[in-house]
Amino acid sequence: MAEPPSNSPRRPLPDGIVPEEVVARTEGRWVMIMATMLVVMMAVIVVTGVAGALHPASNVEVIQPQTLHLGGEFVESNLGTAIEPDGSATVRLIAIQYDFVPHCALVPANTPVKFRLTSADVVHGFLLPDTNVNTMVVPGFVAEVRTSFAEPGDYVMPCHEFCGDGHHGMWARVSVVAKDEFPKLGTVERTSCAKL
Ligand SMILES: [Cu+2]
Repeated sequence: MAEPPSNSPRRPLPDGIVPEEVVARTEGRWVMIMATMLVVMMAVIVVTGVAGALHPASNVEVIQPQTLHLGGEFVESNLGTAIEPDGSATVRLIAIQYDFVPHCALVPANTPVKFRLTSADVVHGFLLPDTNVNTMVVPGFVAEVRTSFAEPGDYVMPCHEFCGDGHHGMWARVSVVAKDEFPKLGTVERTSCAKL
């Protein structure tokens, strides 16, 4: 019996070679799987963005990280919690390898609280669990997050942006005290939680 010519499309494939139609079918399935994954991920982004009312930052404030200690809003004497004329609280913190300054901030409960943070060196993160406070702290920019705390309590958080060898030891504490107790506390207690 004569052998088929060597250029015949029906010639038997050598061992280990997958037929073209099987390759095409498999690739088609993988394209569908990838397309489905992309659609699902885009849907997750849109749904969580809309349902959680997530917005990009609405303002950009720049600052010189090299001169924070020389003057301006983030000079050392201005750090910690300040009560504004309207009764709200503003907490100013500097993130620096590997700590937050001040390390602990006291804030009153049931009061609008505005956190303002900046970094003196590299990118850090600031997050208070179970609240809406979650921001990156980027050198050269001021990060601002507004929240309020219904109950007194302690919030401990590690820096959540990897910032170097000592990142794992970098954390801050925010201590929420009853609204009527806060005015009784002195400046040192407010900025260090020293007597709690
Ligand atoms: Cu860090």
